[in-house]
Amino acid sequence: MNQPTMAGVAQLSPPSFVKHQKLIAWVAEIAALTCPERIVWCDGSQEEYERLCEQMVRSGTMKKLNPAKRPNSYLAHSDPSDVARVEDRTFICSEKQEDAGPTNNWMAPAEMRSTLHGLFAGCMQGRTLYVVPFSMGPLGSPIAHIGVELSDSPYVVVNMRTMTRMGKAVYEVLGIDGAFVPCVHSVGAPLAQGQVDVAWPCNDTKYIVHYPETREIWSFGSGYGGNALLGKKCFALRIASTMGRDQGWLAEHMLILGVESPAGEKHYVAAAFPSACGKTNFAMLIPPAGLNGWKVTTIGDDIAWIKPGADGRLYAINPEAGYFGVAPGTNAKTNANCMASLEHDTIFTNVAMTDDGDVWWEGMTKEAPSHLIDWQGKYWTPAIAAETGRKAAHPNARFTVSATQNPVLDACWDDASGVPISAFIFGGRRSTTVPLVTEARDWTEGVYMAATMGSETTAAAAGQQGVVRRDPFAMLPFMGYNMSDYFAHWLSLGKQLAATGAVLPKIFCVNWFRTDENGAFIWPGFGDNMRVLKWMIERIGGKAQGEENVFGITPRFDDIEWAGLPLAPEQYARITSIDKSAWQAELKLHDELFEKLDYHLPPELRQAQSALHQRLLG
Ligand code: TSX
Ligand code: MN
Repeated sequence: MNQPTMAGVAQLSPPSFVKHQKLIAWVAEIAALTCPERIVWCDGSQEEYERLCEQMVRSGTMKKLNPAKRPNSYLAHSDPSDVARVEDRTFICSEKQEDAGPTNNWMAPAEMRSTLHGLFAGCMQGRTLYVVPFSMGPLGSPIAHIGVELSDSPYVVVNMRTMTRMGKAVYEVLGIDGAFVPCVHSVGAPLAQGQVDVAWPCNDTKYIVHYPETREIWSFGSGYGGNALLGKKCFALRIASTMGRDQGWLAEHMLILGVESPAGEKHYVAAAFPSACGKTNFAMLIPPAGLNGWKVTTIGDDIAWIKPGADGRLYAINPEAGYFGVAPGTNAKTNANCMASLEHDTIFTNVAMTDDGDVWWEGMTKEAPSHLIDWQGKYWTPAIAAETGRKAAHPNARFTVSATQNPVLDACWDDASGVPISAFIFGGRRSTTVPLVTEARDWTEGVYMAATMGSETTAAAAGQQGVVRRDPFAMLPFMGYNMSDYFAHWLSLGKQLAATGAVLPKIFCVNWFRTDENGAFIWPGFGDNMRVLKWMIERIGGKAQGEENVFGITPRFDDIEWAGLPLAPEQYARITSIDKSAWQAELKLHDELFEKLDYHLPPELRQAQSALHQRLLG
């Protein structure tokens, strides 16, 4: 059965650089279950990447973009039904339901295993099983962990190569018996003898399944993003959060950025925002004229793994190696560094294609091109859009690009030791109530702010617009265990660090999205958020002042640097004011959350709430 082991040739036996018997046995076991036509052990080389991309161009999965416009770049159009994460099909299968908690879908592991066994049996017939070894985090870093994804999707392979440290070097780290998280993925579309494949195979039945106790991931039926690139949300957040609970560290839905002052003082901050708040934009922020000499650099734009160091400080890595970001809304004004990153060697998914073989999406330019091929492969014009409301790009269209293409990539982004975190920022999209920036007076108040954070729904999300959805720590869709236990984990980690005598990171709450009576944004946001970052850095350094209020500490008008921005003190007051009656109503909404999470909810959070309530009355 074994075929020659020339590079790129299908093979059933592992290449000589794979010496991990348990891995080899597991691959054989999954192959016996799923019945692929062949097995390919990926080496992560550029040659392999290009070969798979060319193969997908031939099969119709991707189009090659015009090399004169967008060198080495591709456009994939997914099936119209397979365009986003499927939260209602995502399961945490812990032995006890209470360990998944009230915010997760749960099924008993034995029951789920039998369901999945049925679905995966023979599901790779006629396809190739790719063995994709990857490191989440710098290779060999003590903060990093390894996974191996078995997938029948070449689209997954090329995206995983960009999004993780993928390939041969991972086997060296794994050695003969290293630990890895096994990840099994299938698009769930077996091919009968002679059956012609479709451009984007997938299955209407979808399961995104996590077994936190055995640290396994199984994904069926989708080829898209967070459903299929299992290193990202499935491993780096859901499984890693449970590893962090058990091992004393944090896996967070956070960007990490470096801020350097004109004096050369450098701090790293990690920030959590729900979707549609501009996380990637914040991670690549360009300081405004007026704050000359301040620099922002990127460690990561989506996920942070954070472990306590021997000195009692928290050290963070970006477990990812690329950005899988939302394209619509990205332009030279909102994120020039991102646009520069996307100039070449990028995979686009579900954006539109221009007549000259380049890409376009809503918000890329002020005016749309006069005609396009839209994300569903249909002819599109601005007139058709005006008439039918059809978008050229899907609102969740994505780019996949290597972090190394980011012009402001931090020099330490690949450091095995990680970077020390000086502050955590938690933000949401709120048109009222929550001030521009508030500093928590202590760790517990900060955890309270993070636990109760919320965001108003935008038009893109399902359901009503403008309703506040609680999204604790921006982790609601990504929590691998009981949310209340997670709050307790944060509180206990704070206590543990404080006991070493170390200075804890400061915790801030921000809101860029307060509006006036006409619904217009008051705060300019984007680069001007640097003014808020500067105040935070100076608070960390003990140089800036603020004013205590019921919620925490807020900068007064004169505590912010205004050079280059004519914002009137009255406008500033409107985005920093605390409306006591609005906060009374807000606390009632916090109650709703706490009732839902009552089981195991740390008493410290109820205490923080009643202290806040007392201050409102006082
Ligand atoms: O990303 C955003 N950030 C963070 C940037 C570092 N966005 C985009 C959110 C959707 C993904 C923002 N939108 C931000 C922001 O700070 N603020 C706003 C609201 C806003 C929008 C437009 C303007 C001002 C504020 N001004 C003009 O359009 C001219
Ligand atoms: Mn995210």
